[in-house]
Amino acid sequence: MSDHATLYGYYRSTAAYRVRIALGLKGLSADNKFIHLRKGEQTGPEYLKVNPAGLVPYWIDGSFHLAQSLAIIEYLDETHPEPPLLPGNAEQRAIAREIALTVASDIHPIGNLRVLNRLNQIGVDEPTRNAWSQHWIKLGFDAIEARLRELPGPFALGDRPTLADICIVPQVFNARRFGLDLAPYERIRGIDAASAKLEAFAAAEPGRQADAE
Ligand SMILES: N[C@@H](CCC(=O)N[C@@H](CS)C(=O)NCC(=O)O)C(=O)O
Repeated sequence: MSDHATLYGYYRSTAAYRVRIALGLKGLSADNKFIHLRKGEQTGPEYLKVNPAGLVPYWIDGSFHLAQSLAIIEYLDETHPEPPLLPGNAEQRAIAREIALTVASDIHPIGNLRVLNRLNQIGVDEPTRNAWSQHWIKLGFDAIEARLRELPGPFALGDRPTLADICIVPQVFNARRFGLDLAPYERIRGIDAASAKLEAFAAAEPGRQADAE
């Protein structure tokens, strides 16, 4: 990674939030470029030249360019191994990925802005859209909470944050935005509280980004 890597993001994008946390844990920084998702800049011709998928985050480092937050995070982890974002043994690494993918593949895509915009276009009102988001987050959180209760805290897999926590914390932010009751999720709330004490997580919070509104 050069000194001039660029991260395209948006303060409230939970996928970009994951990458910001990973950069912070690694002690790395990148130039931030902000794509205003609410204004639709992600589908404007200028940004589509950068990322034809019209989504953030996007990573550019010289001629190397990469979409998908988990791919970016694993790339950062491989190129900057300390501190590792995946835990010590194969079983633990697989569980960390299981949790990360439950967030990134099962929860997040169904509540993405373009999905909510599409629901709006076909006449679904805001309370129903919020209930939709809550429903899918709840299903994913139920599964994650059950898994976490088998594992030592305070983080997902013990005493240091991993890829699992990097995915859980932004999803908690999103769950709160959509008014999901987090009372049943003691382990998830514990991870959120433990993470908030770490500067890498605190500095990545949406409210602390330069494009926050
Ligand atoms: N699987 C992708 C998801 C990227 C994604 O959907 N990002 C959202 C923000 S969290 C986005 O750009 N949404 C724009 C839209 O839905 O129009 C990743 O993990 O990077």
